[in-house]
Amino acid sequence: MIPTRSRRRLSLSLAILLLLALPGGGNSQTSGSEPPYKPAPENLEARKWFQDAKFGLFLHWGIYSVPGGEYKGQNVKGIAEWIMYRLKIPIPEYEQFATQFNPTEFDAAEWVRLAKQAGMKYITITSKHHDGFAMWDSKVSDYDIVDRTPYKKDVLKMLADECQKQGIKLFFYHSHLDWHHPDYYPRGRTGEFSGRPESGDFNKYLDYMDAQLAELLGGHYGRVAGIWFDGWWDQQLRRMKDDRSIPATQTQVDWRLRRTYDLIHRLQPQALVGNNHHVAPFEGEDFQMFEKDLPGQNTAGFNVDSKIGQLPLEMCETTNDSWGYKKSDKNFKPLKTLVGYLVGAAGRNANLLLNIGPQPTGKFPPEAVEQLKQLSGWTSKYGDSIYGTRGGPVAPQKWGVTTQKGNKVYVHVLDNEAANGEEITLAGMAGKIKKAKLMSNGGDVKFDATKNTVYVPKSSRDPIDTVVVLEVTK
Ligand code: H79
Repeated sequence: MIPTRSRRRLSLSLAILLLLALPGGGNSQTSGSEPPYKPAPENLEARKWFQDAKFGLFLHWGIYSVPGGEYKGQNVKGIAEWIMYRLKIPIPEYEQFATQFNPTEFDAAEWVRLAKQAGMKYITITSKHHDGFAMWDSKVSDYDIVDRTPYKKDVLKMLADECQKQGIKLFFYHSHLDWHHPDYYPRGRTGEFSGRPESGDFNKYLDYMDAQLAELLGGHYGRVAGIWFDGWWDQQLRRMKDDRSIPATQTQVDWRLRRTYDLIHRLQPQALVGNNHHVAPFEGEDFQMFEKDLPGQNTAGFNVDSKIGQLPLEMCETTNDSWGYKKSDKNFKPLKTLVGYLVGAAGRNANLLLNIGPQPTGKFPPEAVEQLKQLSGWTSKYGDSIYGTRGGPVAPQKWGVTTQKGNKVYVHVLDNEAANGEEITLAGMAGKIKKAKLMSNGGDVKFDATKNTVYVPKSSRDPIDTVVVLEVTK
């Protein structure tokens, strides 16, 4: 007799093997020959939930958090989770950070509570970043938190259980790019300082990646809300060769995206797939993300080739200037900026995924906890103008944005300099104003229904965001 637990394990492994063996349904994003992707009903349902949710917590946590941007007297310029690449640390040296990763103060319940209090409806955490280190107990590699750190615990499992318990959803950020795996070859634009032999079988690497994803989606971590891919751009030919005549979607390797996406959807049909590739969405993706830019903007330089598609949108931003914990980075953004991201995203029909880089101790930086507390104050008061809304009837303006839900339109005045007169005209709004109230205190706001204009005097302005709630005709 096989004990029930091992039997269950066995059948899970068999199911995973079978799923991996199924035909992948076409090859790459470049072949164009795969059948169109038809999202399952659960997936469409999840997309709607996602669009209503509006606000998530992004967490970059890994063994790069140990050096926190500083190693052997050198400081990383920019983002600290890139320390392996930026300081050219070879694999054997980098692996030492794992032996020092011991987050004894990690408390999943506290993380989830802080996120929920801030008004966040989901968490997206790094299962694997570009350094290749698995933050869960992987069975196909020992380069993971359980096998290589003194902590020895599966933090993703602990977090997944807690999210389930407290009723908040969990996504995994998973890097396509890998600076550690020997079969990540041919090398792309990065990862050349790891000290790996100049050989390898890319398909073996992809099999490994799919096997790891199958572990994450196999049921042990419950219902996974989605997978957030990053690193596709490492193999983007246009960028590698710096030649704008090469189509933006062309890569040096076949990433077998569709096969991976289909695997995910077979294991968990509701799981939302997104890929931070900075080009228009590929078949099999369920949402589209924008890094450090609102949809339609390109200030960070990542989104030159992005086009806004029909899928749910998300933009991600940092609370200071790094994604991973960086000791020297004290440039934590004020509430005004963070609310500006959330409202700016909502007004463009997008979610905000706001990042924190937890410390190697397991605690969030105290400054980030303070930011979350301030956000909690704002979302508990103004949440109705965000959650469950869609981008408003007025295109984003210099003064701010609008959101809408049913017959309500929320006017968000974010920039009091740009809205320097009392008069704010809601250009392009089809419905007519019937009522207008200040959201802060329910006080009447003057309006002119014939011009669809509201009058918001300086005395009733809020320095963070003045929200006027309109009731409009259909
Ligand atoms: O996970 C976070 C970052 O680590 C990751 N995405 C967010 C969500 C990220 N990846 N890349 N970047 C951020 C910036 C990439 C810059 C690059 Fe380059 C430009 C990579 C290749 C060209 C500069 C030049 C860095 C390496 C070579």
